[in-house]
Amino acid sequence: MKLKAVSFRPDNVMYDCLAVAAQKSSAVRSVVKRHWAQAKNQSLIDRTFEPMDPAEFALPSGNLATQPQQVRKLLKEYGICILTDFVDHQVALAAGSEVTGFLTNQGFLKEGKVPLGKESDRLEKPDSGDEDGYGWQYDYARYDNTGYREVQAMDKPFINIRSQKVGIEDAGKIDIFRGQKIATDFGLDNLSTCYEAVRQKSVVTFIEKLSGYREVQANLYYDGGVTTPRGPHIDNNLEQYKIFLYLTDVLDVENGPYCYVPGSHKRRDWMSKERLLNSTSDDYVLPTEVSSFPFDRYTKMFAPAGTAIISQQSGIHGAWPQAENGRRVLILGNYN
Ligand SMILES: O=C(O)CCC(=O)C(=O)O
Ligand SMILES: [Fe+2]
Repeated sequence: MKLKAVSFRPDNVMYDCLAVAAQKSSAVRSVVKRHWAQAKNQSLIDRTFEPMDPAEFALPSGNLATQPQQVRKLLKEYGICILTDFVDHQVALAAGSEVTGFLTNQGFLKEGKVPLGKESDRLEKPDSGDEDGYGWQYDYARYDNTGYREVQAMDKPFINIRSQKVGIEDAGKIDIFRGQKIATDFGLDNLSTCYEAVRQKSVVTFIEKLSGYREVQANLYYDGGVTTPRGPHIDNNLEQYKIFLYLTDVLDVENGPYCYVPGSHKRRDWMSKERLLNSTSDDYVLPTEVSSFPFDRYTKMFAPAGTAIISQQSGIHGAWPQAENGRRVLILGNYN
């Protein structure tokens, strides 16, 4: 029999067969890996992480100055510490109202939330702008607009309105960079007082010594009806801390408490399995997401306005989904 001279190339056929086999086996391998990682993580979660009573890692704020070793001990053990009465309740509430008033007056809020939905429901505003005293953008594409680092490097306050579309991650959240300058420039005196508390030398020095990272800036979060927050995640593996100061009462699930998994900062084994799940997922998933972590294992940080929370961001955390009418305002101190 005569071989077809041109189209038949035994080496090509061989290659194609091998390629199919290789592809198959890598698909099989990835399914097997996923199952293995899922099973491992589930048993780890079952054995390791139970929701706690936050009272177990709460202390009066004064202890930060008088008994810093107690605060350090809690942070080492649980990755989180609640400081009660960090700022007077009424002052914190007034600061929260100032933030809501400012965002309403500047035309970012309607009835306390960013209008979500169709393009036609949007406020009469272009996608971004530069005002006297601050810049802003509707960041509904989140990663397509002015990038996080660029925004972080600006001098001006900057208002980043997270996605306006229903169902998109963090839709309804407003992230304000350099809110302290807004407080000064727009005469929001209670907000200034709260910023001074978060950025006072003793607090900054305490956290800097703990982590070795420098205080960079403090943002403001305004959450109005964030029903689809980002899920459980870690910020990174760097043992960095953040400090959160509530400016509204967060006493029920409707208002979307900050959530944490105490002790998860010490357990790196679950994260390697989770990274495997993320990297073999069909859609792109950030390597820092902990999507397989069940919500019901979160410990919810219910606390009145004026409470501060210090947490290590390599532990599993996230926000609880708010109700449509849920509200939460907080100051967020960053160290990196
Ligand atoms: O909004 C929240 O409660 C979570 C915030 C968060 O994940 C963070 O600031 O790293
Ligand atoms: Fe985070």
